[in-house]
Amino acid sequence: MEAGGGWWTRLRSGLARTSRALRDRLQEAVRGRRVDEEMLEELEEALILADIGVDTARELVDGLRRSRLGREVGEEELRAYLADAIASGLAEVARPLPLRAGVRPQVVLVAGVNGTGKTTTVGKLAWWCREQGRSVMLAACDTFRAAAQEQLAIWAERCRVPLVAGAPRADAAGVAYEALDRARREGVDMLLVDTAGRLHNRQELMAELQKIVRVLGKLDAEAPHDILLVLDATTGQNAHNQLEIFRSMVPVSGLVVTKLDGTAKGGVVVALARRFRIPVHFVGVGEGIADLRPFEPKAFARALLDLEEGTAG
Ligand SMILES: Nc1nc2c(ncn2[C@@H]2O[C@H](COP(=O)(O)OP(=O)(O)OP(=O)(O)O)[C@@H](O)[C@H]2O)c(=O)[nH]1
Ligand SMILES: [Mg+2]
Repeated sequence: MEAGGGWWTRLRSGLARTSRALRDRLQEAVRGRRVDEEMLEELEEALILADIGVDTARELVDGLRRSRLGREVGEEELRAYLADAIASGLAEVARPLPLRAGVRPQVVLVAGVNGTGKTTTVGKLAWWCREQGRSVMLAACDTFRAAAQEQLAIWAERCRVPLVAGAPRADAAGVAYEALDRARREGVDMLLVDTAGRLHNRQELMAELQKIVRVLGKLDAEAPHDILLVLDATTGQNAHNQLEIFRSMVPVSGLVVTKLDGTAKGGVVVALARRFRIPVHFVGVGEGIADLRPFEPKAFARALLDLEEGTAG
């Protein structure tokens, strides 16, 4: 559909709220001065306000102190330095969703709290998988919310992939079982499973999520092969709690960070990566079908610092 160049533009404009706020604060701190402790403190604060995390902010500033103390730095030079440092810190976690050769179907379960963008992510992911030449089936295991199946059915139609859904209020694990059974019989490459949004204090929904995982494992001991936790970037630091809680319930294998286009807290990806060292597979920067992309640390960091795509740092 859209070319890569279009994606860079979307990533950049998606992160604009974060990058503008950050850039303004950095500019304020620098203003043609030599690097001194006061400036470093202001820089640290600017980074923390972008939700990059206290530890990362301190490390970045320590690096500046070591290499630049007493020297004049240009604002652009500073942003390039930060982008490079952030990108290398993210390299370890930027791992694409593994497409497992010889596994059919590869079962990808999508979980998260209410409204983070799970269903939309499943839809966009279906499109991405198809672009990778994989056949896809969707399982609508959100039987909790009335309109949820309909919402996923629209995505199925848009991506021209089959959908398995149950009756309203049907047992979610039953739908998952039926979907995997059918996906196996039909030789589908990828089964993407949407689940109901759950708050961690809703014990029964958490138990339901565990049941879905268990029941899938009865048909295929390796399934689900991937459990993606969808985190909404606009929630900032709260994403940390969500990850911790979901991880204690099911083996979360990777993250999708959505709504980077609607937040001044886009730096939270950096903080999550550093703290949990869990792969970030995708980021979402919009509601459109092509607005989900594999996480690329260099592009992300440069967009975060409001720099152009390719220029050398
Ligand atoms: N701007 C923006 N909006 C998004 C993104 N991802 C999802 N949304 C929007 O966020 C809202 C909630 O998305 P859903 O996919 O329904 O979220 P959900 O997690 O499935 O919600 P529940 O099933 O109710 O828990 C919708 O209006 C989506 O269009 C994104 O990356 N950017
Ligand atoms: Mg949903």
